[in-house]
Amino acid sequence: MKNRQILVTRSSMPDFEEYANEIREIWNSRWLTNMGVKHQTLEKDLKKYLKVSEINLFSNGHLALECILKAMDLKGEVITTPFTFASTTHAIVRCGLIPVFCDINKEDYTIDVSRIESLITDKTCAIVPVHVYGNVCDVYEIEKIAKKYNLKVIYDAAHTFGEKIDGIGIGNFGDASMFSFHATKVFNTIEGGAVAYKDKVLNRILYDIKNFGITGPETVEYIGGNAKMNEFQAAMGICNLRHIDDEILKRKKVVEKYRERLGSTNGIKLPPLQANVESNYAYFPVVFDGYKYNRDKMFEILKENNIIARKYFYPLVNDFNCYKYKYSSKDTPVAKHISERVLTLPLYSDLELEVVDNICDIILGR
Ligand code: T4K
Repeated sequence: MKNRQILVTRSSMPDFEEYANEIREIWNSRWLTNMGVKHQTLEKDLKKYLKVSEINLFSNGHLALECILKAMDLKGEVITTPFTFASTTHAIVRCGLIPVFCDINKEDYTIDVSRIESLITDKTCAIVPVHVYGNVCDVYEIEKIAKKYNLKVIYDAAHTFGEKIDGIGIGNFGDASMFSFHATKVFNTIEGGAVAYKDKVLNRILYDIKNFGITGPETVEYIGGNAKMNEFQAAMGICNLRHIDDEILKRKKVVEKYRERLGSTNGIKLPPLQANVESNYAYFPVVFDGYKYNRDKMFEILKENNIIARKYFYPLVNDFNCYKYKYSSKDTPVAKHISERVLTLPLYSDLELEVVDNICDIILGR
């Protein structure tokens, strides 16, 4: 096993024949992109699977987030967290908005809702909370605050494909939710993403914004860009969606194994179990806090054994070179604490349980 490298994740793919069959029509029609048949089919299939009323597909999750922020015509400050992938903050800034960092809570690492109100000013226009690792935010409290101050809520739901809160599809909360369909995600379209929302007015705007703002054969209404999902991506999505429930079930087994082996070890904190949430088992972040090895040492020990875990999410966004002139991780102490101690362990549907056992043996020093 030492000879085989185990990476933090591994893309889920259909059988080659299944994909080849799916793309045959594309070969015949020569319609490769610009919202073709596969794009339309995937949109319809996803609406049903995610139990949302409206959805728009994009070339990736990052541009999906940028497009929905643009479509809402927001101006001013946006409250968000620094404990996330670079994309969340970059999307806000690239849309001309000002991120205001709120700390996370130490239970599930999502936005600390008790701190949001103190960050609201007369310039605040929206909250962009992150359902980080698939742990869901306190959507009910966020909704209350947003209503009280008339703020938009756009969830970064990149990690929460297919999850449900109290039986409701996660894409139904807030004004919009962005999903990532990157190769490393529970559900992938190679690269890809989507925005789910309720307001039908956004349908046309999002559709146009991702296609250069073109609204008709001779009219261009918005300063849009190019964020279209192509037909090969959509075909991969159609195939992967057929197997998604099975994929999630296999991930669940891997997670159960990790929990069984690492669950009762002092100094090792496992991800929370959220009782009202139907999980997709996207990531398995472990916090080493007071364990015999610190996070960095654990990372090295695993690496020596050819296990490549990842420090998602370290460094914090407010410590990035491009942001630290203006922000400081000292203002988000919980995020800083977790970010310095967390390690995301390998997790994917066909990770053998014997390998999980082996990883746990290494962590436990056996
Ligand atoms: N918001 C949040 C909270 C996000 O986490 C992300 C993306 C976004 C927004 C933006 O969504 P997208 O625009 O990406 O749709 C990876 C992913 O590229 C990124 O999508 C993801 N978050 C982030 C958490 O992880 P890296 O730089 O760590 O990827 P990389 O290339 O090191 O890959 C990690 C592992 O995945 C590899 O060791 C092996 C495996 N892998 C990778 C690729 C590229 C595969 O099995 N197949 C592959 O094709 O960012």
